[in-house]
Amino acid sequence: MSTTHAAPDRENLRDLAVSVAAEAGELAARGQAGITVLDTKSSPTDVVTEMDRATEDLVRSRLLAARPDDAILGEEGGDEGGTSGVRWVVDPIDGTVNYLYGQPDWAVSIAAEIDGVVVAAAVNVPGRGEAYEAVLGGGARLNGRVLEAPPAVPLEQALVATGFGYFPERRVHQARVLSEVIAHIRDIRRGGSAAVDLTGLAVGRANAYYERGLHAWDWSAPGLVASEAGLRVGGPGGGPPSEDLVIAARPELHDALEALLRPLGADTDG
Ligand code: LIP
Repeated sequence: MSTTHAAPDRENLRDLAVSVAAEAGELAARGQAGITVLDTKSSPTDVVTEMDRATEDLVRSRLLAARPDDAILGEEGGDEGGTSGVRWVVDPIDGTVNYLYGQPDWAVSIAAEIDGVVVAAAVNVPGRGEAYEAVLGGGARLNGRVLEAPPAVPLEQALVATGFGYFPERRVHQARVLSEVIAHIRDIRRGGSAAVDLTGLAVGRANAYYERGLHAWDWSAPGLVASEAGLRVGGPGGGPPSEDLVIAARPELHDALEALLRPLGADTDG
């Protein structure tokens, strides 16, 4: 924590994130009809729209107007340093391909870190009318209602959400891993947004989620919602979530899924 800034109140950071995510979600929702590709990033299918950039610009301007000394890491605008010890981690539109195709499952994700620990989060899913929020140690809510994830189920009964990367070579390996996983679980769902997938675990839309190739802006805010709803959100070998792999489930199912994924090389590109 900065020596010149008092430790900010986690609830105040949550409230700011909720308010900005709601405004940004309204902006993005208004701009979805007829949206087109503005540019591509890591691959020809890793698209960005003008609303990705406009939404992040709005989020940055609102956060810095309220807290000018904070740092911000955003998917589109990169890393902007600060002096307060608070860093915002922002995905302006998570599920950009869904957004581009006029589908409802995309989200605005805003997380607040203090000294590298996520302490407050907001995930706004306009297409579903869902506003998620969480405070570290303070629980998670959906539209103001306290969230508690359903109990674990055995691996063979688990509905598992997952996703695929933007590089064909990675997707081929991910499909090979999935071809093994699918024999041991109920079924899979591929929704196209890590934020919608992770928050969906907290409301029982799936029992577990795993994916390789995400970034901090994909998992930080929805990961806190999921963990505050009673789920474990981790990475390879029991470590923290990482670009190598994110796994989320109730602890006993998390362990069973991690044990299945590890020998399959789910945290590698084959
Ligand atoms: C998306 C993730 C999703 C993944 C997609 C994409 P984006 O993020 O939320 O889980 O499967 O390939 O990475 O690019 O829409 O912000």
